Amino acid sequence: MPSPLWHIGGMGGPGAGGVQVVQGVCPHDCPDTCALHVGVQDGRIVRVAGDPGHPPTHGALCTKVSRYAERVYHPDRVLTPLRRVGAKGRGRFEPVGWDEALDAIAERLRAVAARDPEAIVPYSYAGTMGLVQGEGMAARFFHRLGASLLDRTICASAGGDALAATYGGKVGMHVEHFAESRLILIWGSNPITSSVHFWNYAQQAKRAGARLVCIDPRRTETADKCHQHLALLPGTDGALALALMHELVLHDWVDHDYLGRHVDGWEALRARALQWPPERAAAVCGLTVGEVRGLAREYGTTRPAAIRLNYGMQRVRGGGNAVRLIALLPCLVGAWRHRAGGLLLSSSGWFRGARRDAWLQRPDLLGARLPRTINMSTIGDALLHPGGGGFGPRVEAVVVYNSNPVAVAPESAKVAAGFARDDLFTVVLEHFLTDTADHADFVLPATMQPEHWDAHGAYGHVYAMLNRPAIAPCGQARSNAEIFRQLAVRMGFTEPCFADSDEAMALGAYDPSRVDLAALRGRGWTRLPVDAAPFAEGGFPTVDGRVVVDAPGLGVPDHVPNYESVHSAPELARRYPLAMISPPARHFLNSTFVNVPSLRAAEREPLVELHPDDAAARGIADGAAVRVFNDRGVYHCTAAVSSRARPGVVNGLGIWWRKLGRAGTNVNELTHQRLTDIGRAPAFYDCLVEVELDRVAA
Ligand SMILES: Nc1nc2c(c(=O)[nH]1)N[C@H]1C(S)=C(S)[C@@H](COP(=O)(O)OP(=O)(O)OC[C@H]3O[C@@H](n4cnc5c(=O)[nH]c(N)nc54)[C@H](O)[C@@H]3O)O[C@H]1N2
Ligand SMILES: Nc1nc2c(c(=O)[nH]1)N[C@H]1C(S)=C(S)[C@@H](COP(=O)(O)OP(=O)(O)OC[C@H]3O[C@@H](n4cnc5c(=O)[nH]c(N)nc54)[C@H](O)[C@@H]3O)O[C@H]1N2
Ligand code: SF4
Ligand SMILES: [Mo]
Repeated sequence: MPSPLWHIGGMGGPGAGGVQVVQGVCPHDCPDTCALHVGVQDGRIVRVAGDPGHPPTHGALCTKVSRYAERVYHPDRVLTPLRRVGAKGRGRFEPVGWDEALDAIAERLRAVAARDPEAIVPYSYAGTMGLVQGEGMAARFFHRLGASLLDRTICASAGGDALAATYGGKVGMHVEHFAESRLILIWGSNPITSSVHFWNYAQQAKRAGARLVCIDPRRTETADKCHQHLALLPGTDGALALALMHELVLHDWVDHDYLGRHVDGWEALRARALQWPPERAAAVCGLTVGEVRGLAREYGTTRPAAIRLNYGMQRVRGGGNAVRLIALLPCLVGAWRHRAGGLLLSSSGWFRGARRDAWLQRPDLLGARLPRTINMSTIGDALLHPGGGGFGPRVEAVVVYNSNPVAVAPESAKVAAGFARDDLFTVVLEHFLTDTADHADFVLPATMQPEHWDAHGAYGHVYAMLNRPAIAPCGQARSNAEIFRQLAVRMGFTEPCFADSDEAMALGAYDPSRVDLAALRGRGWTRLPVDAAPFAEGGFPTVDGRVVVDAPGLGVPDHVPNYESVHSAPELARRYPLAMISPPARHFLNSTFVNVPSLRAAEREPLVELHPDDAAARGIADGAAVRVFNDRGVYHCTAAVSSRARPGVVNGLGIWWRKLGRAGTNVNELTHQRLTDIGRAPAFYDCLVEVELDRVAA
């Protein structure tokens, strides 16, 4: 046990004696970042519940995490270090001791580093969002080593960079204040699946008479519960935003005072908007002119109006420009004047300056070295690159933690081929034998959140959070930080920072002059001091406090069409006429939880949703085995014929583990590695396919 339990009282009721409650944080990549109460009895987790005191959590968790004990005590959990015995990718391993594994790994990394440390690549994302077990000790390790840097673009960098180019940072409304909005646009977001605590506030607003509009190609569970659903074509959000601006200008539903004082470049934006009458946008978006005009009227005449934008709409070529345009809408109507008006895409920028990033990650350990940067979104191409040219050395070693690239990265045939390279040395820190771990030379058993210390920020609220360990690590699991600490010793790194404990890093993650550390340590969370209506008087975190329209190097935002669509690639669309999006499944979190039986049962099987007309045209009945295909690959799954799909668009839900899917495939067989206009991110939802009956499976 790394630290004593922190007892905050019994779980109440007779028979509950002996249950201790430990304050924790949900580590997963979800905007809600819930405060957890982990109930422990006799050293085992007996219950995981939401902290009733933490305002956004409000005592409730999603299904996935309320069943967390199933994941912690899963019989397939990796509990000892493993060494590969079979061919790469077969997933055959033998247990080895920690010392043997760490010695062998350090020896190999030292040998590669002696030739060129940039031939070593860390690969990680947000399996845990923790500041310690994420890019904490690991970052110190790779900085000291001089390994390649990783551009962490796989999720949010198109929208994030776009927001920063416009507002100066990833900042926006407080999630709590949506409860007071009169109109909420839920735009590229399915909160019933991916952000249930925001949805709670949206429902409060609805009960108080607010109108909810969902803008999403898919008729999601959220769309069902909104007053209106606009099922636009994927990647056309920028065109819709411009037409809304056109109407705002035409009817003078514009807050000239706010624009004049707080926005730079309004004239140029106005000129751009006037090029987008509703007729033009409706044709591009696949909406009616009435739908576009109606939305503009509501947005122009309702106060306060709020936009919950989410990352679903920026996974296309023009995702960055679309976010810039949508982020300008609240400035046109002066929505920021009210705390229940404005926009929320991410709140993570409010943590900048409060977190001690330089201390946690120690980029100074690079010294004068500036290693090359590998984009995680094109890891397939990077692993298959022979080296040389502008690329630098061929990748010889990869250390994966907090991510499952073989399942989640685009164009997975290339990713899998890359990881299958016999000459590549691969170490994977994991809880389970994922598709990626199957390709490892060594798999190292990592602790889960109730077994280690961590500190967290959030991207959907503004509370700093602290996670305490509730139980001792299962089996021989060690925390990511502990594993990198021990590797550092074997690499001969003697800087004192490699001796910092997990606990010291978690407790030191926040700047005491910015964050109430006593509250953080006491109840496990504390709110950052962010104004209720932060931009009522302007004051955006740009250089001069004004919103930017004409951003340096980016110009005035415009609609950027998809790489792959009927309009932009007619020749391709003749062969592959259906646009495919692949949004999150409700019971998975990316590829996490796919191996938890009760959650997998709830998702049933890998599905592609097709509109009844598209299905009928192909002789496909509901429940039929189908192949979804394009030039990049084939995804074998089951057809769900349903009006959740709009005509011309199919929905390949969730990120299944390939080995738990059909014929070892998942939806990323079909996606490509071309990048977004801003932020170097993948365009997962910018993808043409065809669907046909799977004669082999049938
Ligand atoms: N249960 C569950 N929760 C999750 C996740 C999960 O996998 N499962 N993933 C987590 C992660 S990593 C993230 S980044 C967050 C947010 O993840 P997001 O990807 O934002 O996910 P969603 O909120 O589900 O919303 C995406 C919605 O955008 C829609 N969409 C797709 N293309 C377009 C488009 O071109 N325009 C518009 N307007 N809409 C489009 C999709 O149909 C979907 O309903 O959610 C997190 N929460
Ligand atoms: N087609 C398609 N592809 C997508 C998306 C999509 O919508 N469509 N969404 C994209 C998005 S938004 C994202 S964010 C990425 C997500 O991609 P990833 O960040 O790879 O997310 P996960 O698939 O959840 O995998 C996280 C892994 O980290 C492991 N893990 C969790 N905690 C720890 C820990 O403490 N230590 C260690 N060592 N391991 C841990 C988990 O067991 C899990 O296997 O996928 C992207 N891929
Ligand atoms: S996945 Fe999201 S909603 Fe579920 S417990 Fe974690 S933070 Fe809360
Ligand atoms: Mo994500």
